[in-house]
Amino acid sequence: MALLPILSYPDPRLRTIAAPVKEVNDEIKTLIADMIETMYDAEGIGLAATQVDRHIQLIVMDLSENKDTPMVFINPKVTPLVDEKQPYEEGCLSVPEVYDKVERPNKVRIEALDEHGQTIDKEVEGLLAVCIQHEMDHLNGVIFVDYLSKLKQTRARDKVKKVLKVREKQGERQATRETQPVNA
Ligand code: K1U
Ligand code: ZN
Repeated sequence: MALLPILSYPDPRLRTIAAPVKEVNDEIKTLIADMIETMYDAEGIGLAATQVDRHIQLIVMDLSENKDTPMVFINPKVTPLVDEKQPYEEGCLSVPEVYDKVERPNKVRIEALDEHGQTIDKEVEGLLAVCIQHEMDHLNGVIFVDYLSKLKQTRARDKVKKVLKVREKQGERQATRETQPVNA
C-alpha cells in the first residue's frame, strides 16, 4: 500500500469533474486501499479521489472511533431528503487547518456501488450526511470554502500557504535527523 499526496487549495486540479468508474478492477482496488491508508494517515474522516489527483467517482470514508470501519462509495448519487439546511463546522484535508460552518441538508439518500461492486442504497443523517455531501462536492470540483465569503476564501489561501511552508520545514528537519549518524 502507498500514501498518496493530497492536493492543496487552490490547486486548479481540485476543480476537475470526476468521470464514472467503468469497472471495479484490480487497479481501482489498489487505489481504494491507498486512499484509505492516506485518509487514516492524514487523520481525516473522508477522502475523494479528486484530492489525490485521480478524477474518477470514488470516495472513501470512516467515521468510526477506532478507525476500523472504512466505507467505499463508487459512482455515488446523493439526494437530499429534507428541504431544511443545518450548519456544520467542516474541515478539509485539501484546506489544512481551516474550519468553518457550511449549511447542508441533514438527511440524504446515498446510492452507490461498494468495493465489491455491490449496490449501496441507504438513508443517512448527521455527520455521515454532511461528509458524503462534502466528498460529492470534491467529485464535482467544489471545495467547502466556495460557500464562504471572498474574504474568508482569501484568508484560507493565506493559511494553507503558511501551513504548507511549516510542513515543508518540518519535513526537511526530519530528513536531516534521519541522515545524521546516531553519535553526531
Ligand atoms: O474531504 C476531506 O477533505 C475530508 C474531511 C471530511 C469532512 C470533515 C468534516 C466535515 C465535512 C467533511 C476531513 O476529514 S477534515 C478533518 C477531520 O477529521 C474533521 C474536521 C472537522 C470536523 C470533523 C472531522
Ligand atoms: Zn475536503
